[in-house]
Amino acid sequence: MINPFLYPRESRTRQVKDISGIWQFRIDKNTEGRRLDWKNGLIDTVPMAVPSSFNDIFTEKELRDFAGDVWYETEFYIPAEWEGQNVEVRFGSATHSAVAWLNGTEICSHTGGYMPFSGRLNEVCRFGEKNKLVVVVNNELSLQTIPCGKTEVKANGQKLITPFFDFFNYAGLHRNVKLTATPENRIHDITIKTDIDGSTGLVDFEVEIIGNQAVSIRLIDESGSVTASSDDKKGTLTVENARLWQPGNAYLYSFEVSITDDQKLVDEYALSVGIRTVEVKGNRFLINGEPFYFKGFGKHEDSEYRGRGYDPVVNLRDLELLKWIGANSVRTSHYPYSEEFLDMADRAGLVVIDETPAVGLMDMNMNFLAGAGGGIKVDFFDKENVMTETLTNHKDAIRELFHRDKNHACVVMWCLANEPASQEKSANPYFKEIFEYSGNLDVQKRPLTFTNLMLATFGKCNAHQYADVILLNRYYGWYMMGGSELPVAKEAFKKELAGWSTTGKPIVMAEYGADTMAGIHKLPSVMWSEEYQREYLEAQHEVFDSCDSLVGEQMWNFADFQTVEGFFRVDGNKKGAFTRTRQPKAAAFQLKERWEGIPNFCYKK
Ligand code: BDP
Repeated sequence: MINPFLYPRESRTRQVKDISGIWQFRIDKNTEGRRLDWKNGLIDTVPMAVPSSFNDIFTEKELRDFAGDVWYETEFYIPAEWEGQNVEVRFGSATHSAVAWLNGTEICSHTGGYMPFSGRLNEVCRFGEKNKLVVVVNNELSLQTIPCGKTEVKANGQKLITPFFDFFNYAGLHRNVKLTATPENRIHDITIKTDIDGSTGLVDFEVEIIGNQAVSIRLIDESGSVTASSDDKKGTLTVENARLWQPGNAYLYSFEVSITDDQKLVDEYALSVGIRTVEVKGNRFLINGEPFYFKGFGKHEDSEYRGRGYDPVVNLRDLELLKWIGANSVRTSHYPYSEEFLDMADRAGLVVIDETPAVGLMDMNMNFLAGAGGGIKVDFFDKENVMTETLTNHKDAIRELFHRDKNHACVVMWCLANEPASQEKSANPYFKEIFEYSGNLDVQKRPLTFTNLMLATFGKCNAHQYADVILLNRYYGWYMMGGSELPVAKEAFKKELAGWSTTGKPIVMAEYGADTMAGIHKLPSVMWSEEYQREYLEAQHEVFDSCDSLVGEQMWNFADFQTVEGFFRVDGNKKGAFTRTRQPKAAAFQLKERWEGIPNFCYKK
């Protein structure tokens, strides 16, 4: 029994060896690798960085845009001392599906590009010797994959992927790959739920163990003192005068579990725990009982050369910029981010709306950009296999995300999909099932939501009734009524918001933005200039401030990011407050001024 979701951490009983670095790589142009048993070893390879997206490493266009199987290989030693323990290889993610073999034998496979998975090696590995790991990763999209898109072979034989979403379909081994050695009898999983009673913090816990050992749990505060303890696998720890996990002011306890046999330590694991509550009450979003106001961005895991590959340098720089600009929150648009990012957010007190990779749930006959120009043909939710296969894959993605991220204090809400075609009638039964399913998965019962798209304006949406919070993606003044029509856009936006307010639910502006080429200045402004981005934002903010039910604003996007090429985009989406290399546009200073003036709590009484 293996659990890829308990993050690999070292302890006195656990070892972790990172095998990321330069691996061997081969594109499977003729789709022959699986048939010709490349699993046993690759020839004619080129070097490839792990983690990274393979796409932006090459200089050839057909390699950047390659659709199909790509193969990775690496070799490593497994320490002889690891014999007798449970040895696994763990991939942080492989986008979008993968199969792995060790010394020619399959050890694991996974579908879904943003979740960890692992395989047990004991039965196939050579201890104290060299071992060969081969992985095939496939990047193809269809109406049934999460995210959605399509893969087509053109008349000239070229296979091409059309994502139904506005970000580059980066692929490969995007996160670290680790070897782990854990005891055969071990801590298998931990589930935490916290509550507050006056000045007392309550930590409900459940620990799953493989074996029959005695359990001991200690909750350690930041000064190293034991604040509570238990000898049960399940129960509640009481923390007097608890220090709360607060937005912008995080406090983390260490939840330390050890299991013993006759007083002999068998396994130990430490998990960071923040004591906080989250709740929706009327049209307010409460954190620790107080009305919270989201200030921040929808982001992307995206940077030069790395594509979507994990990079701690980029993550830290982003965190610094978020602090600088006065943001308190982000949405992990449009897929789950790395676990390391969430650890960082826990530590920094950065509030996270955690999103599944369910994006592109709308039918298009061309790519996202062309689709946005009117390419929508057939109701998505009425298409063959959407109510069956897509729904099942969507549920799998939700279940895995909830499992992986359940214990993160920073995660305050789950976003189950981005911009599904909720104007369609059949979105109703689809989302009824999605929300019912999700509601039973999280012991913390965090609010559930999805982002509503412009085609499903107030009165036209068939899924918002299931959401606890209304998340709106709106581009009044950009995709519609842009430029000189901005004053008209403002009025139309106000009117729509007034409609949503009648639902009595809190509203978060999950996307609003205007493409802006850094360095273009115009007086008077025109669309795409830095001046227009500022005017656009000012107009949006004025509308936000007039709506009592609005409990947050997350501007689209934190930084410029790569998309498919097309006549809508100039080397990517340029709605960033920062450029792709993380330098501020004029709007960043405007956002800083605004957000530094809005407290985290009680903005609107
Ligand atoms: C929304 C999408 C987002 C896009 C954005 C845009 O949710 O992924 O990047 O619009 O057009 O439709 O900039």
